[in-house]
Amino acid sequence: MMEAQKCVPEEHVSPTVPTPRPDRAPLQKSSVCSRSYFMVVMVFFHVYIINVIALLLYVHYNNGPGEAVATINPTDGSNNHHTSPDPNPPLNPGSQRSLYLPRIEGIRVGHVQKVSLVPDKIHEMRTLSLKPLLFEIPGFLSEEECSVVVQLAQLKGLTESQVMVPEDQEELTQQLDLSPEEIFSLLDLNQDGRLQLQEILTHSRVRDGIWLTPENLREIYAGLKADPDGDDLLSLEEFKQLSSKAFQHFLQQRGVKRSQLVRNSRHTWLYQGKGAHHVLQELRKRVTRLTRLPSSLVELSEPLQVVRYEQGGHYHAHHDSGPVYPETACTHTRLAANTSTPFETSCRYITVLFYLNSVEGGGETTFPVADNRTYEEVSLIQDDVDLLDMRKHCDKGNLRVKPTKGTAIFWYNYLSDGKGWVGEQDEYSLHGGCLVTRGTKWVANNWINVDPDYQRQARYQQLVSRQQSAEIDDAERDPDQHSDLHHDL
Ligand SMILES: [Ca+2]
Ligand SMILES: [Ca+2]
Repeated sequence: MMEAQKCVPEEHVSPTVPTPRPDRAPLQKSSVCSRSYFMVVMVFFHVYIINVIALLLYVHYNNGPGEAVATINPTDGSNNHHTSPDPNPPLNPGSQRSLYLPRIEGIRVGHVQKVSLVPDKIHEMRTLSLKPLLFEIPGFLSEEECSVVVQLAQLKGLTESQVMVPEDQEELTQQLDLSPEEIFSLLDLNQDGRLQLQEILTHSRVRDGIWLTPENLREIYAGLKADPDGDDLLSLEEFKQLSSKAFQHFLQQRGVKRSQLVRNSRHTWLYQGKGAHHVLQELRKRVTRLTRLPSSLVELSEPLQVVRYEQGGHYHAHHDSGPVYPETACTHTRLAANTSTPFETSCRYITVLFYLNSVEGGGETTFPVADNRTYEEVSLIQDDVDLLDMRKHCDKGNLRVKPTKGTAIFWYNYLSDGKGWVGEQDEYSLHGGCLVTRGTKWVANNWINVDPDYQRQARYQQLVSRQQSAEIDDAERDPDQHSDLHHDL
């Protein structure tokens, strides 16, 4: 789940490097546009700018005279948007799709259905919410299995889930060639010509970064005399005065504690394919039965992620996978995609989260807007309550799940497209890991990766199966050369 995602080419809206440059007036390359200036600005703003560019592209491809065309698939009547004729044949050209995604019905909150996951035992699966579609299965793992997973993770070794300073910032800042006026305008969500605290906070946190609170921001303003009239608003003039070096020095001197990061945990990845520990292989089979998805999809998904939160650990609220625009590529099918795009997300259709121990204090999984009547991003951060803050306001969320050893919860990060495949991102799947107040918390995540573009998923699976047969051939000729494809995926 949640609680953790890969630390590198991750998640969310996660474009890697934005190459497209919208048409605009020539830029004033004055001293304020120095590299250090951008470094500073990007500490807060790089994610937001990328989001905006993604949105602009989305609008462009939907409205523009563009290359985008919509075709109707004669076999199922679905709409497929693509930018050029597809040179690759589908998995089963001219026939029905060979894969579809069954979706489990939630019925209503509190509804219990019996599921058969292991021989000689019936599990109960309880619906926790409908938005997102979220279930809880007590006793999904035995105590012994939990211990095995924890031990295997310890054996492999865990690394920090978030490094203190993102490494790609400098590269990114060189790619983004924006004037202060342009940045200001992008940040000014309500276009009132001033930057409110929320406007900066909302977008400074999307990807792993420093978790600033309104108080932190006021402290920074005060330290830099950035807001001389003290109204918590930055005018364009005030914004331009935010000089690079001073800002950087300020942050350096102030220092960043682990508690001020978006995520404060350690994690590792455990391979679950052939040759893996039998508990890990069995776990994946059980996940296949639970989700009722084709095993080929589950088997080509990410390995098991095991996460440890020490006392004081947390993971602020986030989505496991980002929205999908026509330009978006999925990390897992990227190898098989013919196009190159700067926009990439992990396409985690389902999250299955396992609690590997019962936590002494705190550590709940919170879904702040579960079953809300509406979802409004701007109302998540109010002056006194920040629903995204898992250190301070976990108790204000709509739904909290207490970690119980062996229990699994799972939910859909995307809606259905109504035709048996992946639809839009489910914004209600927002969730986080509350502050661990006592003891240690161990969880594991299985993500099921599905490309919303059916053809791309099909091509990917075709490619993998071809490579696997080639490897089997090679291995038969030379047994020492055998390597497992999964390690590279
Ligand atoms: Ca504003
Ligand atoms: Ca001001």
